Amino acid sequence: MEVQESSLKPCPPLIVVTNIEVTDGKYKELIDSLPKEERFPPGLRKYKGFWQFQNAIPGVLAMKEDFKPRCDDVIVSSFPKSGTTWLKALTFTIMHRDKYTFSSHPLLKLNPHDCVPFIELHYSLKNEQYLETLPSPRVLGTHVPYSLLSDSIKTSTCPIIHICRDPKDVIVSFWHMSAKFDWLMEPLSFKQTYELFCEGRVPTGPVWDNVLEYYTKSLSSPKKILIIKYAEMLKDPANSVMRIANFIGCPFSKEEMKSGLVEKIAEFCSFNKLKNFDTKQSEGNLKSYYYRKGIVGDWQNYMTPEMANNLDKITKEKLCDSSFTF
Ligand code: PAP
Repeated sequence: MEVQESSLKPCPPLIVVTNIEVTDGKYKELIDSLPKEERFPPGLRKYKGFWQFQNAIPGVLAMKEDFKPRCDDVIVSSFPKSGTTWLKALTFTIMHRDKYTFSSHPLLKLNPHDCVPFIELHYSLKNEQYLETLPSPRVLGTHVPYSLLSDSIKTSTCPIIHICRDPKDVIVSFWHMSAKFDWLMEPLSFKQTYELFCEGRVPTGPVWDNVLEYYTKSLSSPKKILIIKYAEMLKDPANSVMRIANFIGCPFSKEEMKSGLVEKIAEFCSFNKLKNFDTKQSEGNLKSYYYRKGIVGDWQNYMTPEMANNLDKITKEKLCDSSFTF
């Protein structure tokens, strides 16, 4: 059957996977056998070293077994709350700069998660065919750790950009978002979230293992994986725009640079611009999930110095065998 090309459309937020009942016997049996964390409702399970919402595991496994990228795909990966939305917007805008003008750009109406859909979300929804209907070149997203990606992604030439962020700011952002899951669970206190985070017991955690897998691979395959740091991107967005463009194989021409296009893209995807675009049409229009403060160091408003030192110590210990720093 020939697949008809379709255009981008609103996607539900990734968190909807927690509402999907796991009925498939194959997955149910496996999930029931995995270590469980009940302090994080509606329940996490540890699969191959990483905690996941248990209802998300079938989508992750189906993606691993089945997903085959196209050679011109670009994949954006991240630990949640590390700057995914921003990186998706930038990569999509850079990649499609000849196709869309700023005045009629999809990001004016759709949020970056609609323009760059999460692969595992569509597998969870059993709607993976949607990904096949998107025109090339696609930009696709994932929170799945490197070791759980499909072999087809790993062996393909399609580049992966991984964004990471100081775990102290990730926790704060994560806690604010999880407080909005009140339809899903009793909001956890900041202290509870902090404790679970330090134990690595959060979705797709531990954060250190998640980033280290991508970082280690980027050292041996620098053309395959680019690591971008949220703080560096915030300090010099235009430089990040150029790094992304060079990495995905569509560098800016001299004329484009002269016309200020690099700075225009950085500005178009800035926090205040993205937050204020009219994305009412989007089903995933949960702006407060994706845009809050957009700064570095907000952890100082939530953590005692002891909590911060303790987490820094854990981070240092976890990263001690590598040259990586957040
Ligand atoms: P997700 O995992 O739900 O997709 P993600 O986009 O990775 O979230 O992270 C959200 C964080 O990025 C928020 O941080 P905060 O809670 O500390 O404020 C959000 O504000 C920030 N963010 C989103 N867009 C931008 C942007 N254009 N520039 C800077 N920060 C941004």
